[in-house]
Amino acid sequence: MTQFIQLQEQGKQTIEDELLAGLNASCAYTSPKFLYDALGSKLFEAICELPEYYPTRTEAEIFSRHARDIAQTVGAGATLIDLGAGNCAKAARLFPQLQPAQYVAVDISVEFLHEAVSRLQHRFPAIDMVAVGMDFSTELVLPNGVREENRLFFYPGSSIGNFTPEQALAFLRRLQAACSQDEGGAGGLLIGVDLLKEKSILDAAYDDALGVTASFNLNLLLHLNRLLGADFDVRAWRHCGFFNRKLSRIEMHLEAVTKQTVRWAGGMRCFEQGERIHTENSYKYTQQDFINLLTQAGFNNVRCWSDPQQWFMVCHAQT
Ligand code: AVJ
Repeated sequence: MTQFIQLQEQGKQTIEDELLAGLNASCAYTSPKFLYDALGSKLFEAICELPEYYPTRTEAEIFSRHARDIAQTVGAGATLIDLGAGNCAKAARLFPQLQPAQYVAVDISVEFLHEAVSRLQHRFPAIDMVAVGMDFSTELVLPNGVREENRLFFYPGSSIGNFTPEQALAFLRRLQAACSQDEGGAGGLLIGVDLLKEKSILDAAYDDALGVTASFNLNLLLHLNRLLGADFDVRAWRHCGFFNRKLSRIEMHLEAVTKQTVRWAGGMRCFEQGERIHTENSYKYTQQDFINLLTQAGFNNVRCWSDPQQWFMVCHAQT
């Protein structure tokens, strides 16, 4: 039987407070989590199909090419904790080789997980499954139903890139602590990381010819209109997505095409022509820098798998 658990959800008021703090800042910004409303999630799935967006496909290649080696390194009978599980497809592909004892799908809302986990439970009746709705980026307290033995955190897709390196280190430390509660200390982490590469390839991946990434970014404004009762005019903004070499990160911004005033319930802001809202960062690491981060976080016995071009890597690390 599958367990479905919803932990504290972010309330409407704290969402509004968080958004207004960012929009009223001198350099306006929003958290990348607001890119994922229903349409945003679909646009992200479309991004993953683009020829320019290599991460998803490259990571899948690494997992399929090294499936046996990865499974041998990880070992059978894990408590597989999938962070940002979504449709659970990436984890499901590992089940036959990995043979987890328990599968724990975590995402921001248990609602998103219901269908996918139910279907998966049907396909793999022998695996105990738990679906948890929680914001794991702020806190990582897993509910009682989650086994403590042999915890393996699964964090694919290079979502770690949304954190600054300092935040990433703090997050990895929390993962490390959450999987070493077990006496045996057999816990681990299986993570996907996007690697530093030529700027032209990175620029194209985040500013594609079809404009799907532009739509994904601009859709944030429609989401803000609903969340805040705001009146952002999508046509008055343009997408900027580029690699900032100095900070080793992709930056996404929305840039005001003309000077304008945007109103929302209880407030407003004037944006000058060319003024930007910073909507996402996606940090790129060298293999060595990321291994150092894992080590600093308290992990050891790091093993990495990469593609022939070394564009992406999958790492396993033990507690
Ligand atoms: C989901 C955070 C891994 O940074 O590549 C894709 C999000 N943004 N295109 C990434 C994203 C623009 C993606 N992550």
